[in-house]
Amino acid sequence: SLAACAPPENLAADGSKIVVGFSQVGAESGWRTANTVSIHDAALDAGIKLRFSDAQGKQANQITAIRSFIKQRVDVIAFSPVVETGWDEVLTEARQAGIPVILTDRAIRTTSKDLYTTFIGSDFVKEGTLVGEWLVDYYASRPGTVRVVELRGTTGSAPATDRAAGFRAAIKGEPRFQIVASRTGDFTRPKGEAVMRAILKTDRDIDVVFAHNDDMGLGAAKALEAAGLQPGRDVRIVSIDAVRDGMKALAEGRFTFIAECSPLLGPQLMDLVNKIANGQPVPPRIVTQETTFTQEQAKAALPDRKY
Ligand code: GYE
Repeated sequence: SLAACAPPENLAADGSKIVVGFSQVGAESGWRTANTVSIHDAALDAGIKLRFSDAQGKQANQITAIRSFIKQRVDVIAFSPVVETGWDEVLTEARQAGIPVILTDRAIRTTSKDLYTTFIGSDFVKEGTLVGEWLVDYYASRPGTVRVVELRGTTGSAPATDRAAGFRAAIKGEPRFQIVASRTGDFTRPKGEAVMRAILKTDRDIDVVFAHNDDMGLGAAKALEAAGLQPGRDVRIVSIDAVRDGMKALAEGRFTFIAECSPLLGPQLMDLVNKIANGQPVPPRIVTQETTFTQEQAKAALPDRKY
């Protein structure tokens, strides 16, 4: 019957369609693209009206978008904050307008907890820790100093800060691990490549590149190859995300290890939007389920990988 095909009726208390305003970071990585698709698809499936705004990596654009969502009187505002600080003023405006806010993917730092209703996303500290612990294990049977280059994500963003902290905590008791360079590649492939090229001009004695996301790792792989070094043999690249291109590089042996960070937040986000719009209680924090991949595991997982 027709009814069986219709989307579920996620309606606001007054019977109208729920409207969610979403402010996205940008389109800096494969992760972000998959996340945007997931959010669009899930809104469509849930019968929720999505007003989507791309901030092109700029906090000022996100603040403008949130103010416009407030003006439009959307039912719920959701956003993935570019950086952690500087949100108190605009979120206070949302609260004064009575519009609930959901943090998606990235956390913020704020003085008052009641500026948002819930936060759905990964445990970034854990991701960094998993990479560090895996390396410690990997090098247990390989003596000598381990010289690590770190390619950090966007400065001031929750994933960059937390992944750096988790990684450092994991290698803390291992003085043979030395972070010989740590620079931001802003989560993009071209910047990852440019930063790696610059580092290689003065230092070719590198054992490991720890990239905060696959895209920067892929950029670094290009730079290493251009410098005559073979990723996977001369230098081990370890990263976070596990998007298709990263998984391919891992299956091919160019990458050595990836900790997963899932971008498929759309369905859970729309479920939260529906509950919040209807005044139902939701947990204050929802942590995404994730795993890790070695080269063999990537080979096995790749055929079914959705993104
Ligand atoms: O790891 C990176 C993206 O916030 C978890 O942002 C996200 C990160 C992701 O650009 O690829």
